[in-house]
Amino acid sequence: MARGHVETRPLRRPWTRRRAPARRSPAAHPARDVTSLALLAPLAQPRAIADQSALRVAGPAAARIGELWDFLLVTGGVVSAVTIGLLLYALFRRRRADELPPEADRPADPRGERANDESGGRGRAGEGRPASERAGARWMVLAGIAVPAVVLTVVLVLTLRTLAAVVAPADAIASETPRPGEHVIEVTGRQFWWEVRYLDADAGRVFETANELRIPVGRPVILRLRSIDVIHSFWVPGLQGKMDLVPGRTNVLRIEADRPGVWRGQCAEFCGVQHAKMAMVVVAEPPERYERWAAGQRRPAPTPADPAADADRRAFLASGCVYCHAVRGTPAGGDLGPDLTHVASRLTLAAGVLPNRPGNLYGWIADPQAHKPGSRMPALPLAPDQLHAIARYLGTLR
Ligand code: HEC
Ligand SMILES: [Cu+2]
Repeated sequence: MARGHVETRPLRRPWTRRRAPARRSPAAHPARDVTSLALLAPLAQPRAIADQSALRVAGPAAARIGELWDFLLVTGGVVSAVTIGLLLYALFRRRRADELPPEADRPADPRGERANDESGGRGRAGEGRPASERAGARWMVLAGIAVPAVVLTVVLVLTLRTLAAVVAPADAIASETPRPGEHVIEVTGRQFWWEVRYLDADAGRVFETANELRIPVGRPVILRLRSIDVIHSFWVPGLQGKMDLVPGRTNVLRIEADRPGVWRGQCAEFCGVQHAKMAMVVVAEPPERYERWAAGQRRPAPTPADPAADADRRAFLASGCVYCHAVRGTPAGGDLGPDLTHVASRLTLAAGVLPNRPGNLYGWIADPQAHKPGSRMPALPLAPDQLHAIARYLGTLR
């Protein structure tokens, strides 16, 4: 089902989005009803890969944040409604007083009396107001202090409680080598992609991918978040709150999905020219499927027996690609770009920019700067048959 959402659409300006809902049938995207509300449409992401809504949550952390959001929405709504109501009431009252006929108003006008009265008209002006009105004003001032104080205190307490429930446990912070049964993934922010390493107590079982996290459903997963260049921020709204990736330190976040699915995430801290195209996907699968996938990822790339396929492999190894990319099981060991050992098994290319299809792989290799101007991958001058051979080879790396 998740793959059904894999598609790119050209980025459209919010004001040109209006016609979009008419084109897709609601039956095709039953889960999309919330974002198709006209009110939310300008806020909704252009649908690229998967769900990136903070309102449709999956997992305990996102659920707690969702509850806090609901509370803040209702509280904010009530406070706004009461404030607007009082404002309208005040406007209405003022107009009633002004509407008094001038002849009835003039003798009672305090300014008129003060002008003739040497002993001072101020006291009399106050006396002119009914006692009930003065008591009402005092009450309003007190309530105007007390009510916001109470509301803000409650919001603060609930926010701190949510924060406490959402952060990773203190003992998770030290564990670079996971304990048995513990899932720890190291996510390193790079301009402009995510390096993803699945840690293991047994160093031989560690493997690396990019721009995609796979997690087993119903198991907490600890993320060790790091950066090697500038500050990035990890944010998968459907699963967790934001957490920065700061050079020189490791931040820890715990995510968990309570059902299978694909969630889209996005770097949430401006990190340079292609920040907007630094997305990722999180795929949650039943544990046994996850284990099967992980076992596949641990395997190095095979050496093809077929001579033609092996020629493609050698074309790749003879190219400049190997200075930046690693393919385990081959001499290619660069680490300036994503590990390509199983690149064909990913849902997207170049951090969510392109759905991973053979045509897009060709297009990316031929001219990465056309898809992601300013990306750290240059367009290498490749002869057409070289390009084909390399793309064919990468296409076999499932
Ligand atoms: C100077 C280093 C460098 C060279 C040389 C280079 N790449 Fe890259 N490559 C990168 C970087 C950095 C990225 C990540 C780009 C991004 O997403 O912003 C990347 C991304 C990719 C991706 C997408 C991987 C993914 O998981 O999304 C593929 C495929 C790829 N490169 C293939 C190649 C091939 C094939 C060659 C040789 C023709 C090559 N690269 C040469 C640095 C390089
Ligand atoms: Cu960024």
